[in-house]
Amino acid sequence: TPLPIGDGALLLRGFALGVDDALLEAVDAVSAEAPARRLCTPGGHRMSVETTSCGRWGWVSDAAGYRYAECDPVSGRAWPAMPEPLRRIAVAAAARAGHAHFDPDTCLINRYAPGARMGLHQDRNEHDFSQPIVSVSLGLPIVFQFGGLQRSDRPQRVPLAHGDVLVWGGPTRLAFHGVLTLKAGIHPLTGASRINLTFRRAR
Ligand code: MD5
Ligand code: FE
Repeated sequence: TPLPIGDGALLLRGFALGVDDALLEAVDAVSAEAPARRLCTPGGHRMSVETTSCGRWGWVSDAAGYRYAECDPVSGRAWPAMPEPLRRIAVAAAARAGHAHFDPDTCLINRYAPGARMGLHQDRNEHDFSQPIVSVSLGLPIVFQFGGLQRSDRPQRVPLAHGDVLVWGGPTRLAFHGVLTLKAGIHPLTGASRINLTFRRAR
């Protein structure tokens, strides 16, 4: 049963459980063509998560800023196409949350090893904030921080487990969010890591 955790934010616990193997196989295929790497922030820090993308656009960060790019800066080639199992779970989760026509053109793949985290931020690189964002958690559990529209709003802590899917739409599309430091552990399907898939309409 979908759990509303904010205005326009819906948590679908276990929604991806039946397709977890297919999703992880697709992540491996994408990573073989476009290996996950630690990006540098415009401020000159290396992110603790390892990142790659698939679909028409890929999210990148370097000294010049955060943006979507049509080519992987490591290979100079287009990003791998979005595998169908990935697209299907994103479209199904969005539909379940009331977004009937979600057509993602990018999937950001974030790999967290123990010690990795993501500080509070907003997702603002997309052109149309009325489009939802779908986030799929695989592997080790983590604590998600779900804040408000101001950085100073105290975030709620939401534990996320393997197979959980979140859909962000409406006002919470621009909420500050992040994840706490990943704790060490071993998951039967992902080993010592958490993988997050974030589906967006970039353009
Ligand atoms: C993650 N990734 O768990 C998260 C999942 C990122 C990122 O934040 O930018 O790579 S996406 C969670 C999200 C997206 C858009 C809005 C909100 C949360 N929100 O309103 O809380 O690796
Ligand atoms: Fe984000």
